[in-house]
Amino acid sequence: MNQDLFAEMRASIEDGDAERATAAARAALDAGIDPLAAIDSGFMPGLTWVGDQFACGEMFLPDMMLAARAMKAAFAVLEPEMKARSTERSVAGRVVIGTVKGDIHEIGKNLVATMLGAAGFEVHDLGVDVPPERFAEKAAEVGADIVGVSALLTTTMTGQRAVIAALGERGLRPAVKVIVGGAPVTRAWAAEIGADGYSEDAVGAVALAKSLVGA
Ligand code: B12
Repeated sequence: MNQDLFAEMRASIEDGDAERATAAARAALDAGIDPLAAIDSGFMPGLTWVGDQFACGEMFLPDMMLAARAMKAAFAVLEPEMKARSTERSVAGRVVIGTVKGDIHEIGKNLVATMLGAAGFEVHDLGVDVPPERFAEKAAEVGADIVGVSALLTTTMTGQRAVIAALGERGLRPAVKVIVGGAPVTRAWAAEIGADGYSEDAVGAVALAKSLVGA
């Protein structure tokens, strides 16, 4: 039964059908499926497949855009439930998060932001295509403990290094911790640019952030 639902979630993204994705997300919640499990085992495999099809020239940019739209529609249904399930109420720390300059991928960054918020962090989301100075400015303004930097393109990953440099120029390092992520990002890259942590997914990002603030 749940396997059928997961297959439907995946198919709705592969078809780039936002209405179908919305319906599948609602059906998942009705069936008592954990929203994060719906994302990880249902919708994400669809998005990964579309990305792979794009990479080998079987699908094109409009297909990827439709898939992303469908994913965002599903997320809009699942996000309130993810927040509602949160049991943490005290502020574990302040996080400024965004996607680097030149990069407009936001789905993974949004997921990380939601999970951090649900875990009790005060999250300031700067959105996408964010210049390094903007990260530093916001971190200073809100007294951030952590800055989270997302990058989905091999060509924009260097933007993560630029954010660390901008924080340094404002005298915010090493007090403000930097965590990085995104599909092409690796632990080795994080170490190379002097980031304080890396996670390959949103659940790991929460554990990482908690460990960095000693929560
Ligand atoms: C959807 C998508 C798009 C959408 C984005 C829509 C949106 N609103 O976000 C659109 C259609 C706009 C798009 C555009 C492009 N895309 Co695109 N896109 C994708 C796709 C299919 C899925 C990305 C996604 O949302 N994944 C789902 C989320 C949940 O996963 P995630 O982002 O990896 O995030 C998780 C982790 O990485 C981590 N994480 C993420 N951020 C952070 C931050 C922190 C701090 C931490 C700790 C963790 C963390 O946790 C997240 C949750 O688990 C990928 C394929 C793929 N397999 O990744 C290609 C992909 C990233 N795109 C690609 C390309 C080439 C492009 C374009 C250049 C295409 C073009 N010719 O124009 C443009 C670039 C536009 C730009 N300037 O940014 C390539 C990148 C290749 C490379 N290595 O550089 C990919 C890999 C496709 C491919 N296989 O070729 N894309």
